[in-house]
Amino acid sequence: MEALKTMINDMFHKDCSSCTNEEIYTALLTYTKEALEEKGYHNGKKKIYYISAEFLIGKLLSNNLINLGIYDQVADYLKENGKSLAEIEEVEPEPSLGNGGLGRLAACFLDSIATLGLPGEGIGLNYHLGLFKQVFKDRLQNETPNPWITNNTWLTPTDVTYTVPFHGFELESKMYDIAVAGYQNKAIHLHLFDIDIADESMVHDGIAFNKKDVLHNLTLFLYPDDSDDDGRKLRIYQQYFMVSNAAQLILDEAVAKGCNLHDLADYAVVQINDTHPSMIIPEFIRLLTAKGIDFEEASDIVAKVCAYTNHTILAEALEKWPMSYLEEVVPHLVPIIKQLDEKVKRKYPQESVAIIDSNNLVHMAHMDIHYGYSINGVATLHTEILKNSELKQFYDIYPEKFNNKTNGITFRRWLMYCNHPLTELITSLIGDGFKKNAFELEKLLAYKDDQEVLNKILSIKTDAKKVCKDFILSNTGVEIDENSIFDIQIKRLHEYKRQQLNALYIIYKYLEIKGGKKPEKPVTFIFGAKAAPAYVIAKDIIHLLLTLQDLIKNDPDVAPYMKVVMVENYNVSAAEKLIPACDISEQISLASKEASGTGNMKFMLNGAVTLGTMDGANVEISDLVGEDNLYIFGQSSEQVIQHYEKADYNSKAIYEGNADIKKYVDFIVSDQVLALGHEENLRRLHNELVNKDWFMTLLDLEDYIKVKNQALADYTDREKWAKKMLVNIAKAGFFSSDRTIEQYNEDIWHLTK
Ligand code: 26Y
Repeated sequence: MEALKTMINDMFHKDCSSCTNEEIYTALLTYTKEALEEKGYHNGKKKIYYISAEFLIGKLLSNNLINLGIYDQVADYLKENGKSLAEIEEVEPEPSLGNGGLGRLAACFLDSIATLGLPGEGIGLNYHLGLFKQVFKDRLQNETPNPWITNNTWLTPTDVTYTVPFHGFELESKMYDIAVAGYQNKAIHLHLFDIDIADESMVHDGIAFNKKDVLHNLTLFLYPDDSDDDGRKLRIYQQYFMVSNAAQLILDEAVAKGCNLHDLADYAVVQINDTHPSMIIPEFIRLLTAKGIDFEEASDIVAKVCAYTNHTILAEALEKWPMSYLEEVVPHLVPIIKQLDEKVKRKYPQESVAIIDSNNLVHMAHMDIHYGYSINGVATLHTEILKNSELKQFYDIYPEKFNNKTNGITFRRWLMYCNHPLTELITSLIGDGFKKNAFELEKLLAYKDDQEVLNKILSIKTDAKKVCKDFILSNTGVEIDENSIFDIQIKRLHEYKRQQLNALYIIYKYLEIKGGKKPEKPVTFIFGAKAAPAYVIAKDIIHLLLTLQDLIKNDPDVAPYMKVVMVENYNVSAAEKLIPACDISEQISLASKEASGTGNMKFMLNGAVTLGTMDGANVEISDLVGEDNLYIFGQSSEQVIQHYEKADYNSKAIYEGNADIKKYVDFIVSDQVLALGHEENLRRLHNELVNKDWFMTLLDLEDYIKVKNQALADYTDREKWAKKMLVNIAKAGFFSSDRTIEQYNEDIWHLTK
């Protein structure tokens, strides 16, 4: 640590022990950045370019220290000087470059690409104010800007700049880099494109701004409000800016390595994440044809370079842009898209696979499938649903393009960093081979009946709950009981994820306790979720949860037995505190709707037991741990798909036909709840559940209550529960993103290490 000591001295002319946390953070940032540069970057003839609108990377300091192999040394050195690395971490702002699963997956993938030694880069945008910051006011979600770029930043400006043409004007870009360290390996780059003239001062009243002023607003926000035409066009401006920069960079890098453009596929593979980067296909063709390659060949070249990942089957996420928008924003792509569409129509005249449909909507996913060479889903069930229903018409044409890549998570952040005590216990039992080969976690099964090990697992959980309790107190002001059962649902707020189903269980439980039935063990129901600013019902669900939180807290009959707490501004840093502390992991989406989920994997790795539907990667978790080690409820994906096909789901009939269900749903608009909450929000939500319930909450409610009660009852047999925890940890190895990335490379990318 001599070098760090010298650096601190040179920068601040004093000892570590007399520096502020801010000063030490600044020194550590510089120190770590230099260490990363010294290690160098993976390179090779062919590279993977992982293009994504989101990279939810989380704070970087500790993760970098772990991957550089100096975390313990630095932590010890600071401790010797009376400082705490955990407190210094608090100085670092969390980059606000993502929203949910897709963005966090991209971050885990960069970690694994670097760790496995694959030449690769992430490409995205440098949103100054990121996704909004969530603030609760009057039990409602408010949105404010989330500025995260300070003077001390991991972003390194580069000299790379491109000209990006739009209708009537051009924008000069500037590329910023963030180094992503591999675990005990070299680093790779995350390239974030920006404009110099972005103007944060135009934002007012929360997150409102002039959407027409693209010259100055382009890189302010991730997912700016798209509830009007200007908002939707701004999304196209952003997407095109991202992919035009990406395409120019990729071609430049390839040419510098000797590519003659005809052989681009020997130099580059582009992974398109959902449809946000899909315009890279026509953009590549535009650039290649400008360099003299004819259109036919250009489209063949691109089809050997681009691969598409589908992360969701919700209709609203499969982007379809009106041709008129593209004409207005990127007219130079329009003739290319039309030609691509004509080529398709000559061979496959059916409307269902057209790029441009009869309403003049451009189906971005369709373009990816026709002009990419690989289409993958993100969990076995999800890929099967793509092949057999959502994208069946494409699977019939191109069966060889479809493949599955079940998602994964990086164990560096989601075990080694966020749960030191558990990492140490595992290492003491099975050595540290699991850090490089996660499948070795299975060796833990040998300790399934070892009382001492089981007790240690339980006590690590209790300690994590104490840490989490402090976090929740500082985040929400609510004091929770570390001896209660922690039941946690943290994810974006969406009706398909069914936070409202959890809320109805809470109402059931509240009424039961009011009726005199006290639970054996108190329960704390913890939520964290942001709702899209224009998603009215999602915000109503947040309102219900916050209202229930206060109703229960203020009711002395009930408060000793249950608590509800909703964490404000849920983000990666909050997840790192919550996940190690979780007993019951809520993964309760309507079967067929959650493509994979990745929180479910993080929870099991940290010894939580899943309560979930047979959806997404839950199905694979269930196969791995066996039915004794998780709790499954609800209708199957086949049953749900049938209901949609027959359009026979009728929530009103369930509501009217089941007095208990009616009682729980009506409680939302009871006098007690209305006394605290807002009538408009609560009535709208009540009406939605009774008359629409598009995601079939009421259909699964009875089974959910039954199975959740079973889980809570089983929890009291501590030894049995500890065994379930151990099996979950031991079987989590499959969900390492190292495994996922190996599979991407084997089947899609074909890179040499
Ligand atoms: C543009 C807009 C409509 C849009 C914005 C964000 C569309 C999609 C998204 C994000 C999607 C997303 O995060 N999907 C999640 O991807 C994870 C990683 O594959 C999955 O685990 C998770 O199930 C899926 O919801």
